[in-house]
Amino acid sequence: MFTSKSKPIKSSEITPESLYLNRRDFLKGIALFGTSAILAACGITPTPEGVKTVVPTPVVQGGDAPTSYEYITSYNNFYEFTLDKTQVAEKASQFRTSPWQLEVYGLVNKPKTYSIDEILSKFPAEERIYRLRCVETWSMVIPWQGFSLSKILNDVEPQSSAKFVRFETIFAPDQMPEQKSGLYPWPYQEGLRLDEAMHDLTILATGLYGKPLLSQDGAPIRLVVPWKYGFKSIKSIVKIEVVSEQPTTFWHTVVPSEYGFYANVNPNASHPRWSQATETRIGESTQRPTLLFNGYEEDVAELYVNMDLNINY
Ligand SMILES: Nc1nc2c(c(=O)[nH]1)N[C@H]1C(S)=C(S)[C@@H](COP(=O)(O)O)O[C@H]1N2
Ligand SMILES: [Mo]
Repeated sequence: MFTSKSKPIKSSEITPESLYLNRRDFLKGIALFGTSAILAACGITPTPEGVKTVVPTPVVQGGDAPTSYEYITSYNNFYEFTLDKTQVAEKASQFRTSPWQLEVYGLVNKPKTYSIDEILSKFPAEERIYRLRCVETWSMVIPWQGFSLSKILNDVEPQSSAKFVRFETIFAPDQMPEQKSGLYPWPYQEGLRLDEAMHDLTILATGLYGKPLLSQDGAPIRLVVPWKYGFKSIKSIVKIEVVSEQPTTFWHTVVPSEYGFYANVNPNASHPRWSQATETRIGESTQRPTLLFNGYEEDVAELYVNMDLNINY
């Protein structure tokens, strides 16, 4: 059960993220950022301050070029602020990310509460260029700065009874207008099985494109699980709890039949209302085939042997 004080949700009141992205909004986003797409193609990306800087174009495994900084910071899913992807940046611009504490606790020997400064100095960030695939069938390639979640978990020493990890976003309805609505089970929660959480690809990100994370992307610290749908990659985390039972997750609570715990990118398993075989890379016009495990099959398939990913979707 989620711990929100909000009223129970009537299914008639729910607007799942999947219903939201329609063609008009998508084209609106493209039209809005057409100029920056052209700039990005030359490697020139406007910074939030409007200063033009030349951003090197690193190459990701698989040969994908990173999505422009402008798109990554202007086309977001962050329901606490707004359901309109093109408005998150604006609505999140005043969000206070300092001071910030991250509590890591539960079935561990050494529970700890870290400040962001402690995290930055204790767990040096490295660059990880990952694909991010949204269930709504868009994707981006993002040069994150972050560190393996396993480092912070090892620091608190999980006990032998630990089986899952639960993550929680800040609850701050004074700053996050949608949290005032009882339609969703706030605060946003996510979960991973312990072996997924300990996998080296799973990171806590604190920056992207060499800059500190902006609020729209989950400042000051967010999860990134590159082989799963974007909804697993929970933003603005204040709590990480090591637990023995599979935790409840935000989207599974809202629409259980559409958003499973595993959130594996399986192009052969359709979403109940559409195919997931292809995706549109933000900034591009043609579709690409979606790869099993978002292209990270070699790294992570071993976590799911003997599991039917059509059942554990
Ligand atoms: N707290 C919180 N985390 C969240 C979300 C959200 O609404 N709230 N949206 C998720 C979804 S559905 C996606 S696709 C990614 C989007 O990350 P981005 O906006 O940085 O690209 O964030 C995920 N993390
Ligand atoms: Mo998403």
